[in-house]
Amino acid sequence: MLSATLCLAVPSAHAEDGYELWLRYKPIEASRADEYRAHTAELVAPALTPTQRVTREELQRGLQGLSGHVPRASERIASEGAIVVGTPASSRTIADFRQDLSGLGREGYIIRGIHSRGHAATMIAANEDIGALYGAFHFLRLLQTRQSLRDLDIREAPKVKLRVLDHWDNLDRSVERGYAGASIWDWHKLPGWRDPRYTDYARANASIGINGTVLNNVNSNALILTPMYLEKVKALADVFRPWGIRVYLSAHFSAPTEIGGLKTADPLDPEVRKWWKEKAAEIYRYVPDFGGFLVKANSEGQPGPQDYGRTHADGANMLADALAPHGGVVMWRAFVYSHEQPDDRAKQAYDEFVPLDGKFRDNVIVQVKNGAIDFQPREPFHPLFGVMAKTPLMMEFQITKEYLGFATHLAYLGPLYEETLKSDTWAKGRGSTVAKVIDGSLHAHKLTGMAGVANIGVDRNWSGSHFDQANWYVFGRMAWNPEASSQRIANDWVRMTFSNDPAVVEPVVDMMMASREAVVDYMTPLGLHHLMGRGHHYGPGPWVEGGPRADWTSVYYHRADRNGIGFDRSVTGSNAVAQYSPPVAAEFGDVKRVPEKCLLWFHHVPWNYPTRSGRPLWDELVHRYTHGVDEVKRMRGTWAGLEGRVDPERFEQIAAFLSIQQKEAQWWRDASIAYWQSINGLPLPAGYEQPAQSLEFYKALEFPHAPGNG
Ligand code: BDP
Repeated sequence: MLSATLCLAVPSAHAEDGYELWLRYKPIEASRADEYRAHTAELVAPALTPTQRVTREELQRGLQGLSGHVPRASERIASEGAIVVGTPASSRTIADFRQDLSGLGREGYIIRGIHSRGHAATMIAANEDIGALYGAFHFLRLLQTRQSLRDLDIREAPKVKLRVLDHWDNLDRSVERGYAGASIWDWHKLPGWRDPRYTDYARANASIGINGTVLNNVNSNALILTPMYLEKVKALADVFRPWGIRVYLSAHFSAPTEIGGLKTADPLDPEVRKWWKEKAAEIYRYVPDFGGFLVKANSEGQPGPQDYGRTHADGANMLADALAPHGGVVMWRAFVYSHEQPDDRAKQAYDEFVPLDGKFRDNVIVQVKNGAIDFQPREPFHPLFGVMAKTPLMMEFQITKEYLGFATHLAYLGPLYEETLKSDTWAKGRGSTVAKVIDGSLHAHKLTGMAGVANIGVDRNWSGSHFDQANWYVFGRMAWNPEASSQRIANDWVRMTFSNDPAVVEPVVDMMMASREAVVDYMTPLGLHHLMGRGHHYGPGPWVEGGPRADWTSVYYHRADRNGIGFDRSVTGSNAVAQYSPPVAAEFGDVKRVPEKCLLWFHHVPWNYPTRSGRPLWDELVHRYTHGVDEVKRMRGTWAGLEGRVDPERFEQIAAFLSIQQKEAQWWRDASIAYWQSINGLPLPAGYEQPAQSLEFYKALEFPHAPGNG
């Protein structure tokens, strides 16, 4: 009892600045501490390899923090309540369970209550060290979320192979679409100085199963492939390796001309092919387990194979051939839309990629954004999912909230990810979900992946806000299991990050689960999209028109006039719906059947179109905008009620951010309504407030230094 009291009395060593993320390991209540201690009396965990060492250290750190005692380290089980960690190669006890580990692959694990040498113990067993590390993090999560440790029988293996963060970080440490400060990669001081933060980054990722990181922006700089930078890349790879994290680089397609002295980057040119082969071999001399390249080609001004009259497959295959001898992969992005193409931008990736199905090498995976436009608050699933049966497709989600309020708006993205992954493509009949495309089961692909555009920077709390940490967290968990429930994950995250007190967990999970829908409502209700301020994407800009290209304007997407609003993508319009399987096309293409949340994505309808609530469209829009703002008010109220249950540092910052969010939600509502009224000339429905300012006021606002805009 004495030690329990003591451990509760240990003061927090430093302010609650969020640095520890969900790995806080704060002391548990005395009532549970004894139970947990009884199950963690002894630690039998070899530490002969770097991964084994970090596994043991993590368990020691976690158990000491949580239950206030460091378990005895022993070579073999000697008393009740041991934790036995390892692989058949590292542990005799675990070798007896070799059979049970079959089918778990390199990264899977078992956590099971066993009896060994006459004692009850808990086994964390895997085929390889990395699986045991993942198992250790899972075990700690059980304590962090106050689960029982009795009769454990957990069997886990990732459903997706490449679980990758994409950093849009530039070599000058600016971060494209980054809202959490400068890049955490201190290129100038690398390789000499390895910031301890790199280790904490790797720990955090490993704790949620992320096993890869693309260090540099997709709008890339060829310099990253020069020896000076490869030394720095090597230093990072060395730090990450024990945590099971491989390094990848974004490759600039024209690198052979920029840093190689060649006259062309034509993927069929023998000199170019030779250059990439040698470059790949050189990279592997620095980083023997280098993961491969991510490529943005012929998109938004980036060079690519089409500059030489070649296809995306020609370009991807050339790089794939260079990487293949070393085991690397190419993640080739499908985010393409052309300058010349007058067709609906939503159709262009499909049009370019479907004809190439079956033409990519085995070590190429095509990376597709969740929707066909660009990480909007809501998009229907991308039509490429399901149709490229012969090509592995990986998901690209955005974790950083470029279009969902940057760092200050609370928008938990779990429900967005889940909505996309659960969408049914009908590619092989009912149940052909996007999740099944991504985990490879629908078309029997072994190479599978999910990428998240990172929201990480040097801010003390990593992500720019405390709640944005949850988006990093849920991305990792859903990459591990694309069929996981975002609500359950939110529950774990809240317990690990804030508190296990039900009076905190329930309201905070509720806030999180409703938050993204609130953003959809106050920014882009009913299927509206791409209406943000030009360039920086901060705040409303439904009036944005003109400029270099139509599909970078808002008017292109909303098509509002006196008579109606919405992008007709049905058969009477761009017919983008035809890119979906027939049952999906029939649903999306029929204004009566389309899910209302996507109404204006697929249809142009009159302002008085009767919506399902019974309200005419205009009234429904005003209602939704207002409801979005009301939801933010409600979140503020909920949060205010938690004062005293959350530490003051984090409580205050979150409260302040929610008040910023409320102001900005109101701004979105008011500016949008004022703009639509200037087009449709309609009065507001009864009982709704007029916009606070004139349309001219909103249009005149400028934000030349909004973050993340390159
Ligand atoms: C858009 C971003 C832009 C990125 C581009 C991409 O606005 O900064 O470069 O996507 O994904 O969302 O390549």
